[in-house]
Amino acid sequence: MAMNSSLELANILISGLAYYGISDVVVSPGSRNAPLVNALQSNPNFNCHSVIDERSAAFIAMGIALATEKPTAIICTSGTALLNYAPAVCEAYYQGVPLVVISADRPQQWIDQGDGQTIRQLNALGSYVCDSIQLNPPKTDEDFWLIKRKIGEAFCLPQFVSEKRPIHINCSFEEPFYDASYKFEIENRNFREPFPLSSQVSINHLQPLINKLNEAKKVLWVVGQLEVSTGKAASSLLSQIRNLPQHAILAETTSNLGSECYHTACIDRNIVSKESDFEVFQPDVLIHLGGAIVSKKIKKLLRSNQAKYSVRIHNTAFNEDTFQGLNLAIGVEAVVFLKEITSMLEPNSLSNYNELWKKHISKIDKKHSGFEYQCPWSDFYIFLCISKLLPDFWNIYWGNSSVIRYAQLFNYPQKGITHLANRGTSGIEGVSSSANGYARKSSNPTLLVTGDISFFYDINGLEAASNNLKIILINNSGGNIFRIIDGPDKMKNFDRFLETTHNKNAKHLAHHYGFHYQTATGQQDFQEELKKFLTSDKKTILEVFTPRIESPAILKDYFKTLNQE
Ligand SMILES: Cc1ncc(C[n+]2csc(CCOP(=O)(O)OP(=O)(O)O)c2C)c(N)n1
Repeated sequence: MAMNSSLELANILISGLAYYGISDVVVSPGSRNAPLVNALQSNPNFNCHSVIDERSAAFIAMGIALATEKPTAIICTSGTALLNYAPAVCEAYYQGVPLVVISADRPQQWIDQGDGQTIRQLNALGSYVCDSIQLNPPKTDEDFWLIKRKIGEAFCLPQFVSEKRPIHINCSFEEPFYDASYKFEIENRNFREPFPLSSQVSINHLQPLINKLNEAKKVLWVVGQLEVSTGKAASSLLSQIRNLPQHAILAETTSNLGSECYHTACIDRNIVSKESDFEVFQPDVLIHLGGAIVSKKIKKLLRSNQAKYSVRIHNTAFNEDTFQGLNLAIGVEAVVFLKEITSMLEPNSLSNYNELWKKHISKIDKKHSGFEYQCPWSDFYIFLCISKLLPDFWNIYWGNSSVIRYAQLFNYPQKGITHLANRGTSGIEGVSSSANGYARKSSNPTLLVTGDISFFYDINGLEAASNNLKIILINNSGGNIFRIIDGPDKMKNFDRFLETTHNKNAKHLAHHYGFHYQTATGQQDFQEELKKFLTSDKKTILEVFTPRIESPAILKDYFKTLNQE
């Protein structure tokens, strides 16, 4: 029988996935991708997840990749299916999560000829993938070499290996796809080995920076989003730096650093409201370590009160100038950088910068505790209880909008808490799906804390969730962020077009997706329901109804309290 070259192509590509260590693959249904799905199933080492909605599938894959810290593949059929991957691919691009996007396609000669599910797929994800490669069914030995070579080139791209950006592989398949006599053999075909570009940084190049850090009186570290394992590994190194008199370390909640290694992980509550008061804190050297910064306050303050020398350390060749004044960008893993410099840093005994921050933070901590004590029923109260009652070793997937901002106002002193959030692009459309993916691969419970608009946007993300996914849905009847930030409430019909108020609840959806459902409408029942929720072994949604007008006012009061002398 003649060789079926489409099945051969599927066989080589799936062999490539196995070779490059991909074990989780999220598959969405279709016919054109059947050769790939058949090839996958011939090897029991793959964990295949079946998810209908491609937008959700890609976010689930992102959650899986974050939990496993390994590349995760997504496979879809031809046509618009691929375009539905775009939001998650974009988030993964900016957050640095290695998704391997595989789209099945029609033979190239049929593109733009009016056939169904036939669109221009190559490069369809634009600049949000580090490369988009085309594979065609092999007819000759050279075609086999080309396919293997292209797969190798894609998986060895430094942007994929070191920066962890998504790649796209578009595979054209010709019919027939279903040939029971074809035997897939997923085998090692000697693909080329990846080599991370930025695994080393030369101490000679770092020496001038080290000298600056040793001479400076005020070195401020701002640590952004980090992968969980990176955050853990960076902690012990930063804890040594934290004791040096000229250094102060402010960490984002999403940095995943351990609590002994920073001055505060509640940046927003420690930013002084009067800019003139910041003068004493204005750094000589600013080091931005890691990824995205949530705190708008620190960004605003450091942009208008720039450090004399500003450095960014991140595992990417393209380092953003977050604080507008970047002098030096070092494209290297945070931990590699810290390992190189920590032992070379010396105390500057002329500096009291470290002490200055400590005193300021301890003053704010007291005011914060005072407010906690008398906090009424509100969104703030929900976060307060979560921060106090969360058990050790839970994962928290924070929603965007006001959720992540409230989250940043609290400490999580429990052991082994991991913090996740879609802060690559801060979209609200895939947070439930991402948490669903994360929960699938974690042996610990994963708590999703989400606003109602984000929740109702991504209901397909509730599909086939595992029992360790717990959701606290803060239903404040709309996008409450638009009542918190300055400006929107001055707009005509802002409740209709921005806040998008509603009277929905999640009761029926919860049952539809097999979740246990609880509600709370006040302090006492929330405390009781939360305790049950945290000890339940079922996947559960706890929907809390909070006041949409009072909550923002209470948050305003909180900041007023912090700023009172
Ligand atoms: C895909 C996408 N569309 C729109 C937005 C703009 N946006 C930011 S926050 C928000 C409202 C979110 O409301 P909700 O999830 O209820 O959270 P809350 O504001 O109450 O904290 C919207 C629409 C976005 N971030 N992402």
